[in-house]
Amino acid sequence: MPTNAGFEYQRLEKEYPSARTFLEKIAILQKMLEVGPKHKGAEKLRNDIKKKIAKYKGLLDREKRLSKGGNRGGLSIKKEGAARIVLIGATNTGKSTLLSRITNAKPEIAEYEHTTRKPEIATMDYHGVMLQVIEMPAITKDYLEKEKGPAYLGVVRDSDLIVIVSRSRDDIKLIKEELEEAGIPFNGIIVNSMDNNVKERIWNKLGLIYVYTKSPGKNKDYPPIALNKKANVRDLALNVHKDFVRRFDYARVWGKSARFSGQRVGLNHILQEEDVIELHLK
Ligand SMILES: Nc1nc2c(ncn2[C@@H]2O[C@H](COP(=O)(O)OP(=O)(O)O)[C@@H](O)[C@H]2O)c(=O)[nH]1
Ligand SMILES: [Mg+2]
Repeated sequence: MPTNAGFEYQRLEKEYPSARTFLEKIAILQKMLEVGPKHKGAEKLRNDIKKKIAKYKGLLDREKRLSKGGNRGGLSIKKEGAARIVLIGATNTGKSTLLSRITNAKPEIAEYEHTTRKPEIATMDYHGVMLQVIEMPAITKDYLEKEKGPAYLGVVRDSDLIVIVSRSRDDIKLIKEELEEAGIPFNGIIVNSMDNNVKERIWNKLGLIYVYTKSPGKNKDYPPIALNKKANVRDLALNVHKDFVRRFDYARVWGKSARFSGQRVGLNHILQEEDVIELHLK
């Protein structure tokens, strides 16, 4: 064993729970085998690690296979809009109810279980910014072992925000356990289908702002443009046209970030939600 291997092993053990993907998990487990104890007494430990590696390799294969075929429940879902939000939860927790409240979709809402059998893709309009919202089929215990589990969890992993729709503590616990098992960190929000301000909570958690552009002498353009919080005029210019940073002369800003209406600013000026920006080019 190389020197410091004990420390290295402990470090890997600590790192392991934060591995996001099956690949990352496999990589860490393999390193653990490399640097971990190799004496007779450690045989069980090594076998456990090998079993885990085999399991995640199997799951990785299945996720790959399932996400290829276009005919397998629409799993290669194209990202649309400024962000992708997934609604997940146990069965009958109000996911479809919430989807119909915050998007244009008219999903089937029913008292019996597992009504939504494949991802239901919809669009949420937030002050003119379009966001993709996907209702996922109910997550059940040991979901990774279920036929579609790995592929559906792949869609969840690939999202910008996870919204757990819940009616009880028990179903939150189940969902969090299943996410953890799949190596998907939960950094989202937990809502009830009848909560009032879900759209605002989603938007705030995404960490986005929306701003308007305008041309001189005209009203502001619609729809607005979504940017990351703390975005500056350069980020906006890049978003509008890739040439606009090179051709940039100055901008005028109205709104919260401006010290006064129509303040003249440069590329590094930080924007705020609902600002109106006029880009002047050379
Ligand atoms: N008590 C209660 N019932 C709800 C709530 N949200 C939805 N429901 C009802 O629960 C059933 C399942 O709702 P649905 O939205 O289809 O749940 P999904 O399976 O998670 O998509 C329907 O009869 C809804 O009217 C809630 O927050 N509280
Ligand atoms: Mg449903």
